[in-house]
Amino acid sequence: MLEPLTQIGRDAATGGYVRDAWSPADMELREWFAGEAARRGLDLREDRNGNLWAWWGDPSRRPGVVTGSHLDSVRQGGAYDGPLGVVSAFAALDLLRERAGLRPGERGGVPGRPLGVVCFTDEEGARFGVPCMGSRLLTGAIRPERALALTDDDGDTLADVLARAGRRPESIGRDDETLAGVGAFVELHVEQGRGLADHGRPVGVAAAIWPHGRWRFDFRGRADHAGTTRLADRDDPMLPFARMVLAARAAAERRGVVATVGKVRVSPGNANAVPGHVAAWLDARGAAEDDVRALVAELAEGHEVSEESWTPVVGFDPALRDRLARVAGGGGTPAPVLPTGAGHDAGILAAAGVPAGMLFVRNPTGVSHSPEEHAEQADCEAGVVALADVLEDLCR
Ligand code: HGY
Ligand code: MN
Ligand code: MN
Repeated sequence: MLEPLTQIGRDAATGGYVRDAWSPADMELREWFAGEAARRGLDLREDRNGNLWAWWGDPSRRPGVVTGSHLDSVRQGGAYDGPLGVVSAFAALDLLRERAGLRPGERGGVPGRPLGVVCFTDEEGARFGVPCMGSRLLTGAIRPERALALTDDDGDTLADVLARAGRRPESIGRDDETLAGVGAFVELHVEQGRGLADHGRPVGVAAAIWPHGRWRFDFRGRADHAGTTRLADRDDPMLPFARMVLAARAAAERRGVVATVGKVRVSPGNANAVPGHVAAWLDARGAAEDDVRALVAELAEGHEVSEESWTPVVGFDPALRDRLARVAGGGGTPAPVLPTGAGHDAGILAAAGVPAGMLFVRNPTGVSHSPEEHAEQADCEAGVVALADVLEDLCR
């Protein structure tokens, strides 16, 4: 089932995926989702924030149990981060229907509670800078006016982009009606670390998501000629930028957190000119919020800094987490419970009070947000079985 997706948004030169929200690749992925829903006779709807929902079962028995993930990608990302959760959601639904004795595509045999497959919009924030935009808007974790004013690298606002995609920018924002339909949410995801590989287990359960955020630094100087300007006369913003990158690494080591500068924009960008402006983005995360905050405060000292997003620590509901671990363990030893430094829509829903949890599928190398991200077919299949078991349990 992942196969038809492998050519969408793929950069042939690198093998990486570029699937920005609302880009042609994203629109194609959304079409694929609609096709999978239609093939199964599911009731498809797009909410006011662009999230896609495909429902099976009797809507009068709301709230339902929902599973799914996202289809957008970081730039030059892998094939599994997001799509594995969506594909596994459809596959788990197929398995549940098979267990109920239904032929593929056949209706009926509805579960005790409606079962939904969701595709959240713009989970990575690759285009507008704020991750989990679809679930943040849904739950009211971001103000619509702030979201609409965010710009992409071309200077287009989210409002422009939504309008061009035929959506209604004025209607985005907290959606209690949609949220009320979600009694529980389980997101399956490729693991973005080596926890399961170390445990020798194919499937695990999320314990908590580290607090994390993104900050924009603006270093301003004066553009000038690279050959004729004496060193003493320069106001070169590249120097404080470089110092910040090195300081971030040192402070992260000292404080036991992680800090990354993965995006930088140098203007005007001439090899033969001192730059006039450097914009750089810091991503910082750690087990303890105070340590992350202290790192950012230390680096921000004396600089122009704005916080683009902040996600507080998420501890998944312990009762649901233990239930998932027991069921995903398939009657044997419960599945391992692991913390993660990666953000997810399940975390945003959990923070909004929705009972939410996550299943992780083993990643042999732990590499993610890279074309090298991988999961073995057998482990993906074990993930689908665990997800189906968990959904069956929650739908009772
Ligand atoms: O950046 C993250 O942790 C996530 O994958 N959006
Ligand atoms: Mn990701
Ligand atoms: Mn993801």
